[in-house]
Amino acid sequence: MGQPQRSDGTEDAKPPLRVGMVGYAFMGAAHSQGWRTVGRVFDLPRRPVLAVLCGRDRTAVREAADRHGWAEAETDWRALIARDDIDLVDICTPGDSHAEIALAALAAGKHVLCEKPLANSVEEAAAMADAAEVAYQQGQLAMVGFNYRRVPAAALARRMVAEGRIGTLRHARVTYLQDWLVDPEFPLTWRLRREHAGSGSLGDLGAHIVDLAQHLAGEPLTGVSALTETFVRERPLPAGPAAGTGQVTVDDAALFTGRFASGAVASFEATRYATGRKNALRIELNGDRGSLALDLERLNELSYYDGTEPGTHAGFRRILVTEPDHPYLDAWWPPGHGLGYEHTFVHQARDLVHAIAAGRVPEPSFADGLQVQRVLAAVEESAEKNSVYTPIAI
Ligand code: SOE
Repeated sequence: MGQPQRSDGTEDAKPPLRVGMVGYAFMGAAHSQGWRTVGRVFDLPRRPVLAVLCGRDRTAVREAADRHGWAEAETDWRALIARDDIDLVDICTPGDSHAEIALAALAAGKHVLCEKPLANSVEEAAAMADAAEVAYQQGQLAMVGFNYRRVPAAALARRMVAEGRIGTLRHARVTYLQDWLVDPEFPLTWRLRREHAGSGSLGDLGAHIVDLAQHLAGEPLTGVSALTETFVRERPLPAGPAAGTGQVTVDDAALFTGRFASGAVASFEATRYATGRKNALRIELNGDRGSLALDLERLNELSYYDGTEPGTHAGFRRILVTEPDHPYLDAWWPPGHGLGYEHTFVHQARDLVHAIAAGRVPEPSFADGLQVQRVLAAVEESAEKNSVYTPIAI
């Protein structure tokens, strides 16, 4: 491919990375923000181009494309994948279409970014991980969108664990609390139906905390004991009160304990019924030399307790994660100015573009997504068997 020409006739030395995205709701908007901003903030080896946005409703997808900065709109994802002017397919649809779209995109020679959870079942996720491995031999890369790894404070926590700053891990205490289902009149959207979402709070929120806990710990979970509950079993259909009600077929809350490969133990809670908690992802790691704690509602901060300091003045310290040598921060604002939720999608795009340019498997890979899927399946199996301890194949 020759160098692309700018309108003033000069050459753009960076090869474009032409993105086609499927889906334009909440996650589509967030990913658009990432693709639109990333090349303006970070120095990248390739230039992401918001080429084509895809969705079923012609008018709505055209409007979304205009709003989010996409050049063209398509109504058929198969047509999008068939185009030879698309390098990467970004999947922001509900879980029931992840596998089909990702497998087709990989077969068509595209790089793939897929929203979490990777799929709705272990079988689908395994097929996707296998396909990603085959595609890698042909230079294609595939990544799962566990965006919270890209919160600078989370990336710093990972770095500090790897540096040994908390020593040997003993406990991980992890919760992800939201409250948008408290109202029993909230409609029966796709997230409340198993055939579309795979599971409820478990796949939606639990997938994030399983991934983040394993990522920060640097090791996988090997077994879980779980219980799940559905508090409101029938809800109004989205078409309005006259349409009647339908069954909720997923969990509303998932609680589980787990064991890491090293013998460290963990507790997890995922719910969309924690009144007053909006997006409260909290994780605390206790090691034999120190502890780390992160709260997504204060995402520019990381708490650290250095257990090697004398007891006289030891204590949890608040690290303001806005220094240029903190992860991702060298490209942003001066210290103290702070980042937010949307920046995780910019960082996700940055990391993927670098991985593609280097031909390196990006993290989290589809294999990582499959491993999370195995944990979710073990949680469901354990809950069905009255919390019996359920091992996870690694
Ligand atoms: C809804 O609960 C949701 O949008 C999740 O699906 C996202 O993954 C999470 O980041 C925010 O909450």
